[in-house]
Amino acid sequence: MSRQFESFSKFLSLVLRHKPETIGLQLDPEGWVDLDQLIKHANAHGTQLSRPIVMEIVATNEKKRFSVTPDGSKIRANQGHSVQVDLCLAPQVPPAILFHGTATRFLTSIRELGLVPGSRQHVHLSASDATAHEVGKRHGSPVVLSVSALDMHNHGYIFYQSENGVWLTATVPNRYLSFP
Ligand code: HQG
Repeated sequence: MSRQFESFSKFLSLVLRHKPETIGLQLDPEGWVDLDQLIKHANAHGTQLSRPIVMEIVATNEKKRFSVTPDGSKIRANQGHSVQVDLCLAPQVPPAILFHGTATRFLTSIRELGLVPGSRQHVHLSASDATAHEVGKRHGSPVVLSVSALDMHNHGYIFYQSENGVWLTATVPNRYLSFP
């Protein structure tokens, strides 16, 4: 992705996951906004987006962070929200083990409290160790924890999978975590 596109993608994440009010927008209850309105408000606030640029980002984003409705009228982020939205995902049966990438500096707290969602709506889990490693690197010296996801499911915890494959759940109590 070009540097310019990366900065537009970050802008879209900010607006569609965290702070729609920075450009005077509101997400609907399921996280969607009108795409023409988004472009208009972005331009009015100094970010020169256009429909072709947005469509290119949606199509080429390496993590498929955004979805556009089939008629091209609305856009939303696929996961990662701190704003309360209902993505209307159906509960899924997870694989036996999922992975969570974090930084070593968080381990003492995670051993005590388990995984908590922090500012986001969900704890994010990865199907692969390698992806979790990349997620953990964002926060410092990375470490990957294993999550006994199927045991959690069997004990009544609910799992979802976002449009872009990230596994989501409310919290992970420490008894379901394995530390390396
Ligand atoms: C940690 C990216 C202390 C947690 C990624 C993480 C992901 C605790 C940090 C998505 C804790 C929160 C989300 C506890 C959890 N004590 N620290 N009890 N429980 N933590 O960024 O999972 O590029 O909100 O381990 O690929 O890192 O944005 O969550 O280190 O899918 O599309 O608190 O963001 O996607 O950090 O990343 P984050 P995350 P995008």
